[in-house]
Amino acid sequence: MKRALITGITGQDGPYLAQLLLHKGYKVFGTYRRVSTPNFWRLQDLGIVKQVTLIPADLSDMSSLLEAVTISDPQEIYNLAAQSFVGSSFDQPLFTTDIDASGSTRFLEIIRHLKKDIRFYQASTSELYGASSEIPQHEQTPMIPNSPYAAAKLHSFHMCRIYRHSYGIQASNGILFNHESPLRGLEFVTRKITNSVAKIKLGLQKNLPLGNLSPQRDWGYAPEYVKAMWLMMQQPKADDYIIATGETHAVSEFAQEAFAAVGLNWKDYVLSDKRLHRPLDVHQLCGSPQKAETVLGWKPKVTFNELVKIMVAADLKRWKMFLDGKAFPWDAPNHSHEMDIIARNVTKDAYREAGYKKKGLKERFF
Ligand code: NAP
Ligand code: G4F
Repeated sequence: MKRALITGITGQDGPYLAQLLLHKGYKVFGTYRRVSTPNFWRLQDLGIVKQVTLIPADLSDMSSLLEAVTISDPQEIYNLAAQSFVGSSFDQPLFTTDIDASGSTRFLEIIRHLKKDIRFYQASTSELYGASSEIPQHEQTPMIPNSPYAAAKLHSFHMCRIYRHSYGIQASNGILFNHESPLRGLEFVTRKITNSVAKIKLGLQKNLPLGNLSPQRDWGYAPEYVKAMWLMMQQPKADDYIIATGETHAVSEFAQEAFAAVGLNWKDYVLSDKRLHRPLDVHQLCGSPQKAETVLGWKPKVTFNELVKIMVAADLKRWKMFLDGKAFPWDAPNHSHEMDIIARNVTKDAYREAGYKKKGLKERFF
């Protein structure tokens, strides 16, 4: 029986990948962080929490990673764990660097010393292309990161390449463009929109404050993207692949489609909130999945419109269950994100009252 170790199994992609590997007959191990409130709702939502073996580990803690690899003794490691929110990387650049850059190097070192034939998947990202003006982006497009998150991920991207060429380690980079699902975190714009659309439709929310509406993203469906991760790991030689749809849409289009899915006009509800703008954003991402199609035989099927509808329908179902008084194993009701604007205002005022004068530091949100 093949054994796989998935870091970040409590996030969006981890449970979908675990589900796929379980179907393929793998013994699946996943790392989780000790947090004050357990965070297994996604694994529960897919009904697989009892089928995976959970190991406590943190990417900042080398000994816990060594322990996780020793316990799981995997043929394949999927390194999905990350501080994955671009906005937060501006607020926590050093933490982001430690996890997203050094974290993967810790694994590469473990593999180098312990067992060179472990295959390693690194969750690279379209954010690497950042300020690049080439459309569509392909594997040879220059990488110009536009955030601390992307810079840290670029480090990991290169470390995989370097360990591949220096030590023959089978490390592959999946350069995944944005992929979404009902399991997406509420802080990301797509799920923020679909969750709010559902609440607005049911009379539980009045409006939706958003930041920059013009950035364009190449949005795909997460369950399809995890299949590409697995396909990369089955190749005889490690390599780097873009996984994308080849289509790009503005944030405003996503909002328009999501409100339209419940018969509402987005312009009646979306508010512009400058505090939600980033210090530096990525204007347009659109990937060419050509190489993945040719080499891996991978092709996306779910369209942009279908993706929006899947997400809106899932959030509507959840909030209807909530109104019916049913228990729910998901994140919707009290996620801190819902309090973001309020909390941030309070913080801002509190800092002012405390005589905190230095502008630009605590007043920059997002
Ligand atoms: P996600 O939902 O944010 O999940 C991130 C996972 O990493 C969570 O399980 C989280 O644990 C874990 N984690 C965070 N910090 C950690 C630490 N210090 N030690 C151990 N685990 C830690 O992200 P995702 O959407 O599933 O994405 C998976 C990976 O693909 C990430 O590396 C992301 O950067 C990358 N990526 C994502 C996309 C996308 O569109 N989704 C596109 C390209 C690349 P907690 O649950 O405890 O927070
Ligand atoms: O949904 P986002 O936060 O995703 P972003 O920054 O594209 O990052 C995601 O995809 C990357 C792959 O390209 C991953 F590597 C990364 O881990 C993550 O999964 O923001 C998308 C766009 C941005 O331009 C942002 O400025 O939406 C814009 N936006 C406008 N209003 C907003 C909002 N983003 C968020 N999160 N919240 C808003 O209110």
